[in-house]
Amino acid sequence: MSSATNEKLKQCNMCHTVCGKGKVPEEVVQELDDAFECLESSPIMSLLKKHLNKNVFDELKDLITPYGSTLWDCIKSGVVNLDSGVGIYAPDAQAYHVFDILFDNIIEDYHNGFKYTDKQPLPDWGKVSTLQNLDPLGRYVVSTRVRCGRSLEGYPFNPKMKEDDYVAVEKKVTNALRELKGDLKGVYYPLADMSPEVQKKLTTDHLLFKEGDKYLEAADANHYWPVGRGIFLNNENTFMVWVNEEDHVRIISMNEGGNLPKVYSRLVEAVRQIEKRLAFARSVRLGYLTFCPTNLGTTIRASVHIKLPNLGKDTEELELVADEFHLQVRGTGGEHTEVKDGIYDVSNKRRIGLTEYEAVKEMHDGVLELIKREQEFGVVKK
Ligand code: ADP
Ligand code: DAR
Repeated sequence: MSSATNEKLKQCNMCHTVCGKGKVPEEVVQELDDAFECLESSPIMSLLKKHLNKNVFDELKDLITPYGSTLWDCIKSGVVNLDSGVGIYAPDAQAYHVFDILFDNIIEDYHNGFKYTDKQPLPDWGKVSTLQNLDPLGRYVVSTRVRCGRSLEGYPFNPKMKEDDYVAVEKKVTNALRELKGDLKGVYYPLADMSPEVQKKLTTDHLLFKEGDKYLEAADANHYWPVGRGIFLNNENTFMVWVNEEDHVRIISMNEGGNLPKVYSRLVEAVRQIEKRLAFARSVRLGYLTFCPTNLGTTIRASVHIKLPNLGKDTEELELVADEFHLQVRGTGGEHTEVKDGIYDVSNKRRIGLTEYEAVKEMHDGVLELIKREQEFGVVKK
């Protein structure tokens, strides 16, 4: 084990115990050796495959977090699903520290250059008044959504949560949601009590999370399902909180049309009220901690469902704008879905290394540019 890793085994500033020590079970070491061979021989390139070279693998395969998470717990989803884009999750907060030489390279790659020496800025929601309605005439933007994720301090993430943990997190979160004021007031619906018809309607209406994501399944994120899972909905169905899906908490604001200032200010107010009552896990360097490294930092995804009939014919130009403005273009149902009826899900890609306001502003500026290009498409420049 290198001196760097030995160095790391000293006091850990995230969990106040010695990180990394402990015996990785023999059967797990075997799983890991088979997994590395499988990745090596796979033609598909996930960020996991790109960054888990033999040196990194040998450095990490004998390490374990205080919750008992091993490298296999982190990478199993990306090994089982070789079509993963990223392929790795953190089974608990300390995994980001114990397995940092792998996570840091994947974080830098995904979030466009957030280096292991960089530090997440303090939360800054900016001035909502500097944002504009993205489509006041309602010609392109079907709906606008801004969400963030949070993990409760003192609990591991999905793969290491016991049944009691799911129940305890649900109880703490719903107690806090019961105190919400104004247009945030609403009702919590446990998934266990929900009829299949209601569940299908809420999912079809993009309000409730989908079930059966194979990547989350393979990451052991669905233990005890549906215990502790559910959705809080305000009376207008414009504000929702997902409990114990991918993260402990997803706080979501959404409206039809392009009124981003309205959607964003509702989310800011919701976080302000909720964080008074819950202690969220936040690292000095990585910001708010989440199950997936693609959501760290601000955890903000600001998105539109947008019709781009012209640009949709020339996806090259669509991708050019997406790259320039750090946008992610997805199918209508979110990740791993297809575009239906010409409606694209366009959102900011970066979530760490910038403030909450800057993450939303990247989507804001990128979508305004997409609408400009859509209008100019086919117009011969004089
Ligand atoms: P997330 O986007 O929070 O990372 P998913 O990709 O699973 O999570 O998408 C969550 C749900 O939110 C999906 O049903 C997706 O269609 C929906 N969604 C995302 N953006 C919008 C939007 N602007 N308008 C309506 N629904 C949206
Ligand atoms: N499906 C995994 C995770 C990608 C990011 N999406 C999240 N976290 N919901 C993949 O590697 O493709």
